[in-house]
Amino acid sequence: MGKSLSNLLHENRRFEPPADLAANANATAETYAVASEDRLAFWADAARRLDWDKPFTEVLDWSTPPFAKWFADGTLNASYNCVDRHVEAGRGDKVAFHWVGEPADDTRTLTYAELQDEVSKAANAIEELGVEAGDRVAIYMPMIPEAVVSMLACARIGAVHTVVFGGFSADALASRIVDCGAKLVITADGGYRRGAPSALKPAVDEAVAKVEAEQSGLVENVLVVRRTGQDVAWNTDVDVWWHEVVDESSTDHKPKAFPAEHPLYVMYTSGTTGKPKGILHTTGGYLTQAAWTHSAVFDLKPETDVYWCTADIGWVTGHSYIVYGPLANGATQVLYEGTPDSPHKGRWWEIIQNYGVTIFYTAPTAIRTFMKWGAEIPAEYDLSTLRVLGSVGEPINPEAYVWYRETIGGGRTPVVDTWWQTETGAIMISPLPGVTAAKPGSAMTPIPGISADVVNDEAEPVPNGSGGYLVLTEPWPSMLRTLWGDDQRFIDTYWSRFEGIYFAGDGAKKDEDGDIWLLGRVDDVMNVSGHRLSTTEIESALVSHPKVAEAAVVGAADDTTGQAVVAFVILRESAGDGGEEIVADLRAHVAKEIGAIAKPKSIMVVAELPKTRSGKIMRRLLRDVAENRQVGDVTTLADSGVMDQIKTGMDSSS
Ligand code: 6R9
Repeated sequence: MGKSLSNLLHENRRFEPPADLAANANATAETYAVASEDRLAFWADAARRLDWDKPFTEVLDWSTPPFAKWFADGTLNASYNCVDRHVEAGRGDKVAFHWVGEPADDTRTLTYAELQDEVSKAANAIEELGVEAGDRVAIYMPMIPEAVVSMLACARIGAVHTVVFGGFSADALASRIVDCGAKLVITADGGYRRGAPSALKPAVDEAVAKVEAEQSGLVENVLVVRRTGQDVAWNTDVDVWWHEVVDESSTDHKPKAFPAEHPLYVMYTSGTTGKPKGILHTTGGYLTQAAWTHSAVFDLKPETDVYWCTADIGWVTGHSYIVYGPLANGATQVLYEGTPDSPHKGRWWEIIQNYGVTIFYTAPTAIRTFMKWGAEIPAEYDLSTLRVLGSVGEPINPEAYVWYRETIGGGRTPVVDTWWQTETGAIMISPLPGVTAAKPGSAMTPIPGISADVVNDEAEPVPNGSGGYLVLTEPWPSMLRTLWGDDQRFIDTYWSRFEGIYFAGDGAKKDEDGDIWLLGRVDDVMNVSGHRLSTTEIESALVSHPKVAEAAVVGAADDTTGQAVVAFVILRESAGDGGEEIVADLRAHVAKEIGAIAKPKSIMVVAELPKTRSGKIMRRLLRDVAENRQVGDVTTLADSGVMDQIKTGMDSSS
């Protein structure tokens, strides 16, 4: 971190907003002034962009912190706001999604009117399956329109969805189903991945069997979309085909209004201890901030823009910036099923060219991969329609930022580096494309209506030019309301480090101008390709392998993925020296326990792990080894010789 900090200190490039964008921008310098004048009135105005069945009279109830209520006496329906109201306003023929499947030529266009029909049918079908307001529904799907339709159908009937990333394992799916008590699972036979069908249903079958053993009768049905046509095992007591129940249902479905604080979804994310945290988002405040930020930060002009966010709907970015924000704003979007390199490495640029994408939102890890592949690939395509580029998921290094702006944005487009979290629900710190003279690598300042700061260990704001912890000092509309079923962990995790303010878990620095630079996590959470992974979770997975006695996992800086998972393991005596296959074995084991994204990039078999006298593993030292650095202070180690042994082992293995 020390090294990157000094690099950042020397970054003094600035990119002014393009004059034409600034002249017509949705958010202006005036917006900041209005919001700082009266923060709550500002958010109340933003909330009035939505259609309320019963208008709210109270904006924020912060009488029992950290449990916030926003717009609590108002009622609304999220699905109505994302779909029906656009149709009722005469925009039914407007395209909601240009869906692009992975097999080239497999495309589908959905207008808002068609989306309304699909969502209504799905809502009728899942009600028919016995799902009621407040019930939980797990969604485990590829990037197909039915995934979005399923989420909106749940919202429409007041059911709480929990989308589990399709790359997660059966075990991960099972633990999430149990934790939130989902009675319905919506999935597909499979999806396409790099040109071949990739099965999903077997993982669901395995997960449901596991759940059944733990809590019999919890999962009542599995609703299955036929996407690839591959063979699936079928349990007639539980499994139902989407095309048999949804396609047969009526397109009439009246959305019911729910209180603003009605739960909308639970999204699981890695925490510092093994068990994932179920982040709870509710309806009115969440939708308000998702919609407002999508309009302001991307300068969305719904009539003319074509917006594309490359996230998977299994992550919060897909929730807020594919489903809820853009649809509430009536945007026209691209939705893509596949990977950037299939069938060729220019696929994304080809899609931008074909659909005339104007606003593009992706992650630094993707940008760094494209840099590696070379500028000649995007150069083959016409990207001149692009006018705003966004980045999210991890710090974007200045080189990647400038490459993105120049090579993809033709040097014309502002790049908005948007900092936020699953917990914050929506963008919190970001430049505004029509206002900010952005610095490459900095998320700049809190957006209007948001209060953030960087503080030291005593919770005192640090002066400009210094670093510390990023905190949020006032409640915000899309904040998490609690952790599903665990109020105490909610308080402990976010509100206990500093009295009365939200601790984000990120290190940050204020530069001489007071602009904010994010420096990565300060806890034991890694960020691999923009995905949050917990060291503890991967360590638990490794230790669950019969040959492993102990494991320590660290995130090591990686040029492409931001951080890479590096594991150090001690084998059980009975495993002997483990042999050649052990590393492959363990990687496969982690993939099975958690998912392929958690697979360690490298695994070192060691005799000892560095520990303090109280038995705490000193991951800091292992990180030094993994990043090929001089090993830091070892004086608190119980056995100071351990690091020499590990380093010797590392040198002889590389
Ligand atoms: C939206 C999302 C949240 C963590 C967050 C931080 C990192 C996200 C960032 C960024 C620097 C940015 N992060 N955006 N770091 N600059 N623009 O990614 O949510 O998966 O919960 O991750 O990601 O460390 O705390 P989530």
